[in-house]
Amino acid sequence: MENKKYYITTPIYYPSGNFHVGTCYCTLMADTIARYKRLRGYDVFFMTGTDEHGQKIEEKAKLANKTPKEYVDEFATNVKELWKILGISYDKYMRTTDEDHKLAVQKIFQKLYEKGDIYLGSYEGLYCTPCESFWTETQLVDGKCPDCGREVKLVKEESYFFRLSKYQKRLEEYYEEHPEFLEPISRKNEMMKNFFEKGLDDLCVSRTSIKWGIQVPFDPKHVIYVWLDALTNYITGLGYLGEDDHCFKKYWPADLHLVGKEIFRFHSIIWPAILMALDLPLPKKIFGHGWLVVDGKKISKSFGNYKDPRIYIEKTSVDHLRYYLLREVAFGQDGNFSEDLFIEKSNSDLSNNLGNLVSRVTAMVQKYNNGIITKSKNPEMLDYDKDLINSVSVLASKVEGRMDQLELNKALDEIWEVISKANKYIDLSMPWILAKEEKLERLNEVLYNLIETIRIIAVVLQPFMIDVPRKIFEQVGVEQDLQVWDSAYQFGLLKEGTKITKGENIFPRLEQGKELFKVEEEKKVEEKKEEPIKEEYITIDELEKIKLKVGQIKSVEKVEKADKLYKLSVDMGNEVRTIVSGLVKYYEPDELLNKQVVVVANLKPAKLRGIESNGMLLAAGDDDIVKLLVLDNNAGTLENGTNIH
Ligand code: ME8
Repeated sequence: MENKKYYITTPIYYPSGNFHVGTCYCTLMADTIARYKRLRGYDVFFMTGTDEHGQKIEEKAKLANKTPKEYVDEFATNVKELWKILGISYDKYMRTTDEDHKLAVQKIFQKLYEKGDIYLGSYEGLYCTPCESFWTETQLVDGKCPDCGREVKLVKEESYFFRLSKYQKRLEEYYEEHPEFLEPISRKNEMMKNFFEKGLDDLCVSRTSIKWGIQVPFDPKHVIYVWLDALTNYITGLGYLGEDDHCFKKYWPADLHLVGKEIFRFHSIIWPAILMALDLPLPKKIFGHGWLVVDGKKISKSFGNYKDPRIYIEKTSVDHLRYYLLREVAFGQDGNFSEDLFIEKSNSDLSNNLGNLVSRVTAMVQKYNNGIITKSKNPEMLDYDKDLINSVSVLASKVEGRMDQLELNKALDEIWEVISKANKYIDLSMPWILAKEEKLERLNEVLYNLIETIRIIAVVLQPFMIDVPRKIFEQVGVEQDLQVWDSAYQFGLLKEGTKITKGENIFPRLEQGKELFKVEEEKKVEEKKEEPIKEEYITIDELEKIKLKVGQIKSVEKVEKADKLYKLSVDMGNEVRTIVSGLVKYYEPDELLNKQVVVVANLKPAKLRGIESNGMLLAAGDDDIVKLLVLDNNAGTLENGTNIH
């Protein structure tokens, strides 16, 4: 029998912050393919994990006041939890800090060194720490890292090098002979232009300036370059050069490495060259998917507060999120993430289209036939019956065609086309009229066609969704043998007498707008934002900081050589203060004497023309007219020093 193994990998993630919906995409895509292959009878090995060494992690751990190991342990636990919530069905979670991986990487390094493919040299060049990438001056864009746009550092140190240049020709020949190796083709072309035309340089594969990594076995002051450490996870995770390598023997070469477009270069140049140097077969396909973007910008940790995928799952369901991400990203292209679109698609595609179909049909079977499926003895098979049955019968093979091309969104398009057709079929066949007119044979035929359509839809939805296919099978009473993929090729397998149970609505409408996804902290921030923010407002607390008191002007002298200033002595009750005030233009000294005025009593003293002024008198007006605020003594006299509120 043909060996139907299928080995699929995702990139191993950097423990560098919170996960967002973008980072989930690759693993979700891999999970969908893995589930699909399992349903098709393949022996699947699906590996994902975390990339736990390197300068970036050393720095992050320091910032978090943790040891690198504590930092990566915590992160790996969180990622595993997230994958559980998202229904990621991995077979192995790879961690590059695992002892067997570290040993195998050292053996690989040794092997390449002994072969002469790694040699000692010295590196002087530019390094981008966030991307853990080496660059030459000409590769920079505006002096910054061409991948992430951040600052690069000048690095100068003794290093080991991998003879990447030696493999350029062989790589080019391999691409030529295996056109299916790198996809999408546009990405391959872009890479050939950017790297091969200029010629490949040897690659620096060790660092002496960092500690957090795997040591070069024969020269431990060197730590192995994190990308060499990370890329080899695809074979060490299977036991390559380890004690038990049966998985390696069984599953290598990988059938598919799924990677984001910005790391396609590492996977399509460096990784195949390392495999060539190790005399190992190359993976069958490397696919560089696009990004989830918001307003054209990649979602990333630096993008801001892009939310934790858990929020979307909590507020809707895991299948809502899976559906949205898988439908929105087209083959190799970027996909848009918007909360408005998420709600819109959930309501139109999931609630109105699929959810309604299931609830309407199961309700009709309950109402018109006590929940029992009955086959018609003399089916009429009108044109629209034939049309529906034909579409449903070829659905599985259409989905297969799309899945084999990695066009996951188009596979969903095919399924939704049939869902829409089934809804139209209800309108055309009008079961309620058939029931009213007691055309029971025809009614049975129509209801059977619909229920069988729903069964097959649920079968082919299994790779994409976690809970919904199972809920549909429960409601429609589909036994295990009719849930398997092959059962979708044949219309009419659902047995007579099957009992329908009307269950919960599988996709209730999301009535709220994107408000739904606001977390409590955001709501608080929003509430604060909604308060009118007018610059003239101060809080009562701020007002209370200003101490206003009644003072009485006891003497007035003009300040020498100052046209505008009077030196006043002001009786404040328990003290007499000197206050310098610019009132010369507006008042004669006599007019000021003995006036009770408003004094800002706690103003920081300031020197004006060499005189220390201890407070300020309040006045109204502008340059032309200034009127001092004075107390109205007709209403009785207040003691000097009285507080003003
Ligand atoms: O690159 N949309 O790890 P990583 C889609 N450790 N995919 C996105 C995305 C977005 N907005 N943001 C990130 C690494 N990704 C290395 C891999 S493999 C030997 C080593 C994807 O955590 C990104 O494209 O920075 C990549 O495929 C994956 O998340 C992990 O990125």
